[in-house]
Amino acid sequence: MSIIKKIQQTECNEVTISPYIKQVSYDEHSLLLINHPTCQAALSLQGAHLLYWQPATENTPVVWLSEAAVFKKQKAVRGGIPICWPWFGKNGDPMHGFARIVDWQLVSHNATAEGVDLLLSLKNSTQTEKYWSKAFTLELNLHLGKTCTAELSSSGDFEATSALHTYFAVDDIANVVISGLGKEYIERLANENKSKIDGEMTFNQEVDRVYTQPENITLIKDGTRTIKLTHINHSDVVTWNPWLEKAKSTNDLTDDSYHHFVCAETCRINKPIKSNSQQKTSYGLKIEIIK
Ligand code: TA6
Repeated sequence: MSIIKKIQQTECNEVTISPYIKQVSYDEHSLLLINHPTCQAALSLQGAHLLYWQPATENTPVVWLSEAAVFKKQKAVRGGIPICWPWFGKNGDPMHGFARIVDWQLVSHNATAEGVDLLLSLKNSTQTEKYWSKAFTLELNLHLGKTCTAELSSSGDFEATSALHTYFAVDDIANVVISGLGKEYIERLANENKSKIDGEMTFNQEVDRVYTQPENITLIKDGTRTIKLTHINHSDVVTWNPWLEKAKSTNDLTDDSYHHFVCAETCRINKPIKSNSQQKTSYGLKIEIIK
């Protein structure tokens, strides 16, 4: 049975939140399961982490979840949309910041014919002060329907780098073309996968790259469908696929998983978020299938 089916069939500590949302325990996490005529999705309250999203028009998820994902406290789940904040990568400890490994609160939820809207928040507390001394408020606005939108807003006096680290499900990485990336990039690997066409990325080895002048729209084509990723108020797009060796050495990835996902990440890395206590600073994404 797939991990998504296992999650959907969990009844542990089940609480009905609304006709379209139920809360369950899954291993050490508390999940919200969304079942709406327009889509099915799940989110972990740890990290306000959207785990998967499958619009009703699709036979497979668009936002991908690893079959070997681990649901333990303070461990980032492999897949979905991890919120990397208040730093990207190794610019602090833990890797990709602490927002994705601490518990957020569900502030509000609403449903319309178009889908389900969720507001989650994270404020500084004893659990965050272990990692970062700043006072802050983070809010995530999610819309889950025929489209998926995520907007991360922050307030407080600080500067942060961040990524909405989305894992996209693809039929086969060998057929994937990502476009709209712009020409400028920072290569993060010694063995660069030189793209044949400026602004486009294809995959035949590990790829880990920060595009620093991306367009507002990234298209991810895999030969079976086209995913349109619209970025709002971003500065960079990161593309990542671990390929075979890194997949084999990553315990929450199956060896062949690299064939079936690619990360295209909406980021604020080279233009950090400069937040202040007077107003919120936001950035985000919108995901839709265009054909
Ligand atoms: O965004 C790409 C990246 O920084 C890669 O270098 C790889 O480490 C990936 O993120 C996953 O990081 P994680 O900490 O979630 O295993």
